[in-house]
Amino acid sequence: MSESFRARLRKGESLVGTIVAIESPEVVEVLAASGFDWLFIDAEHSPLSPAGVQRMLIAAGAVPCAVRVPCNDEAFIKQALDAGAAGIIVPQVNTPEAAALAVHRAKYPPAGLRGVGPSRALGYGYGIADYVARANEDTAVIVQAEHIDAVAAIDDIVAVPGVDAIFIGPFDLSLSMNLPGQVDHPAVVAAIERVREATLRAGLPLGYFGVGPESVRHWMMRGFSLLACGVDLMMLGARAREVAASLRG
Ligand code: 3PY
Ligand code: MG
Repeated sequence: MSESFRARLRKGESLVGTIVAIESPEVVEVLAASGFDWLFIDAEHSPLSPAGVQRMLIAAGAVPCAVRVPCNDEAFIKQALDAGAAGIIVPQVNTPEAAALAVHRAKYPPAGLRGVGPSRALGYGYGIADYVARANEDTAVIVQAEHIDAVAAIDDIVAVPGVDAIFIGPFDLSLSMNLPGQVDHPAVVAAIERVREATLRAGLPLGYFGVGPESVRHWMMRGFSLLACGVDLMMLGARAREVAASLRG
């Protein structure tokens, strides 16, 4: 059996991905064939339905997908994992209590309260025992540090058992610091550095989202290993603008 996404994440493998916001198996197939190591399926800021997410996960084939759930909620976490996500990304985790809840919701007993059903991840009922035996070990729980409150609590958040990685949301972080969109502002960079130090000290991998490769490369060089670069809709928009502008002048 191939190594799980969680195992690859935990050993610090460099995993380059992109954000998928379009509810389309075809878009996922194109992105999965484009050389990315993983895909970040965004059900927080995109109107993805649970059935649509499942079809996107089917289309991804062997490329692992982490689903960003809309919020730290039992039903959303269960649906994403039951659909076959390799992990969940939980937005706005600002306290160790919230991080512990996310872990609890993602794990089967005794570690948590996830329940079983004949879902896709469990072979539609024909792979329950195999899946349940591996799921707690193989499922990644990634929490987002994207608020100045999370920065203040980061030493306690990284100490929560079952948290597999800290994923910085630079845009929300900048917003929480009253510096909207200024992800390169020295105060925002200092906050990211604070999270970076605490996370690396705890032996956990770090994630970062950047719109373009330059900002992502900067943080890759600073030890971030879980990278999401760009968003499908923005890549489409960028190329569409280029083509239209080149012919329209
Ligand atoms: C943010 O920048 O706020 C994000 O959540 C990126 O994923
Ligand atoms: Mg965010």
